Amino acid sequence: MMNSRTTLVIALLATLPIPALASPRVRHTINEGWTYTDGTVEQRVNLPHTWNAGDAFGKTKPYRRGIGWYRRTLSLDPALKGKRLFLYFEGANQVADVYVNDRHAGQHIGGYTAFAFEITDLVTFERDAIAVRVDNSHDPDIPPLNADFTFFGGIYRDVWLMATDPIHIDVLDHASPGVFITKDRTRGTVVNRSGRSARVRVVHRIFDAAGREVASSSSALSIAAGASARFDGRTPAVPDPRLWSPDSPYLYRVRTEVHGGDRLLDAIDNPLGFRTFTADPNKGLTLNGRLLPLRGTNRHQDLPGVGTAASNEQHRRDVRLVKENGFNFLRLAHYPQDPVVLDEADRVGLVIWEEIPIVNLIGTSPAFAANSERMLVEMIRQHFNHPSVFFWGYMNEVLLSKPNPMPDRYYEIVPELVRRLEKVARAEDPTRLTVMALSYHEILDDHGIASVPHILGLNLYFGWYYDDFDAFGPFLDRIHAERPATPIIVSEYGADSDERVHSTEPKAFDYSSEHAQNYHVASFPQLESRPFILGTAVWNQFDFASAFRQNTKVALNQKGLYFHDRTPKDIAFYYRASLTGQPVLHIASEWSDRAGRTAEERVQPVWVYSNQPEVELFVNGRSAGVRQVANRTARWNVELASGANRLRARAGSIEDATTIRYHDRSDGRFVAVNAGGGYSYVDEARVVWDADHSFGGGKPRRVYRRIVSTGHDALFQAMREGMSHYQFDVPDGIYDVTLGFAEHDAKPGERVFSVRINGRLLVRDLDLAAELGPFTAATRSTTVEAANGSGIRIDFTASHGLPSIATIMIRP
Ligand code: GCB
Repeated sequence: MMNSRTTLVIALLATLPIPALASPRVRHTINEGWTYTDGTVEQRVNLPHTWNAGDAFGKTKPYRRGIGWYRRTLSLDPALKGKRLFLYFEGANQVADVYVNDRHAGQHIGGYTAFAFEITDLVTFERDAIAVRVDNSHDPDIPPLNADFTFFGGIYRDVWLMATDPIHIDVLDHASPGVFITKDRTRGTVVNRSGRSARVRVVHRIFDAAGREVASSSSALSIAAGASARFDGRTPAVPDPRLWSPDSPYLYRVRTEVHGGDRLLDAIDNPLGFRTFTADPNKGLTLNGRLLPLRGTNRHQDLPGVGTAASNEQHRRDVRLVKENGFNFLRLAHYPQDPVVLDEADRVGLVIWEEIPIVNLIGTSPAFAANSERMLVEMIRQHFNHPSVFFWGYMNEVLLSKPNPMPDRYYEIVPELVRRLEKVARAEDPTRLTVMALSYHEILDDHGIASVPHILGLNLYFGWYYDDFDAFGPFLDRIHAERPATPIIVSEYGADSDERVHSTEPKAFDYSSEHAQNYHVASFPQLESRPFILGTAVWNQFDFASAFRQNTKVALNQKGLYFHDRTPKDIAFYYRASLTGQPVLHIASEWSDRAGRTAEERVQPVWVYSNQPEVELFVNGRSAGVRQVANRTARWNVELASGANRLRARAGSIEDATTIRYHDRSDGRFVAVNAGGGYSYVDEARVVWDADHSFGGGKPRRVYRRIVSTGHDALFQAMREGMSHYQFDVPDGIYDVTLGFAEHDAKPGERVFSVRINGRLLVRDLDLAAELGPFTAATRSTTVEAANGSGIRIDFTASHGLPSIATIMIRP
């Protein structure tokens, strides 16, 4: 029963316009003025910070996984005396020990969820010393054990100081808001550290997006001294609520207040969105009574320059880029992300799948299971109130790797952990659906785990890691037939690409932009045409850091629709054309430089993405013809003039334009060869390195290893091996010739060869393995004369093993 006085206060409050956050609770960031040391030098830093922003992309040694110390002093406002004080960390990777004035405030395990420690009894109010020891070493008890992303160390999200009244909404419940709201129930905990028993009133007030109060409730709570008390009641009924959906992400705000007599003791705000959804194995997702196929993408949290220590603005921009590309769904793979990511998803309207970082395999220790379970509870409680979250995930491809040594009963312990986490997720949050992602081979031999969660996520790479594009849809049909009761999300599909690599005969693992485009253009229609698929998510929205990867860019997974720096790749426009309501017209422009010698080579492909019915392309002002757009794509072969070609596409009143340069090599005086590559490579000086033709035999070879001493890994990862010679029919004259080499696999002494150009020795007994070691680029230049019409001939003779070459450049 409310007493009349409280009723009056509440009635008064209800008529006042509500300021954004009129709370007695003090909460501000303390990101500035820290020092950081790795044990050698100390530097001043602001948070967020990671010590791996640079070395995660190094080529010669692994990024540092170890201990870092962060320190700062806190000059607490004397007005906070008598309040309860907390430090709140949004995230530190991966074990954090917090000390105040050399006393341990607490330890947190796990790099992707928030944590809070109370420091009231540790502070003196006289320049209190905060020290945080962060450790990102491998730990067999902490997920992730290994994964295709970099485990940047540091306090890489915001840190907050919080001060509350002794009577306050719980802060220490897994660093959650302490209030858990669904459209039906609102529950939470109030803590009483006042030293006396207390009777408080808990008030929930719901405001619409315009800030008008539309519902409220109030209840009394008695709390013994030093204890806490739970409240749990019906969420105040909002008459005729507006619904939340990706198209119309209408948000209410719930203010929870704790009143003691006429004093407001604490207040916090949480988002509230009204939506109902169900998942059907045949029809897909129904949101608010209407079918809604989820079309989405995945996101990792790192950016160039800063690593994972991204600003809130960078996080928010990422979410908006996903939305702007037409998606309505985002999987936060493979870990809980910054609070502003969830906040922005609520606002712009993206359905979220969030998951904890159990990836590739599990640890079998009790500590691993306990840490996993706690991470899951932290994620769910911390992000419970976000209407954007529909799915909680707890494992990704957990059968992919085998532990070494293989523990006894491993394939029993994995399903045990699956069932344990499933149970926890359902108990924590009966309003969401659970999900796990498995890959192609895992789903065929799943040890019974695929049917445990509500929804099955499939990570499938037909036409990349295996098989070809067309096998994608039929495989989904097969899994659907085998598991008719399981709703399926295609949680990953994608292909790597590099804007410098191009091909007219693209294939998997050449890293060409064209293969990635073909991949998506062929894959997406197979997903769209299968309504039983609840949702789809491209892997990945952005290229992202993955330290072990040695593709064409160092330590990056290059499957983004956008580059690491957040500029869109051409293929992003295919999805934009497919999914946005806006008119889209885009000429693929990554392949900005082409080269050729013959008239046939002047005829070059031009690809356009559009959602308009037909497009006309103009090359240097002349129409190259009108094409009907099919599957958001129109393609031409056009004849290019030497030098810059102006390309313009027109569809109705919309236009796009770009420039493609044609490097005419018909006079044979300039040669740039990507030996053994089978693809063309455009460097930053716009030199087009052409795929070679076999002149003197030999075999093309390619490795996927980072190449030291060059930024052009793709050029030196490919080589031709075992050829006798190259012959270039250049006109008579004087030429600079530069040859490039890199050893891939031979040991010192195993590959020793000499190179002669027009009979003159350029290199004698080159033994790159002995001289430079493996995977290191080397070039050798000289000047030669071509005379009597005999051009330039490069001869290779080996005394041990086979000769090899990576690049050849000839210029007058
Ligand atoms: C997967 C994994 C993801 C990888 C991706 C890839 O299936 O779930 O973590 O990054 O494949 O690119 O190989």
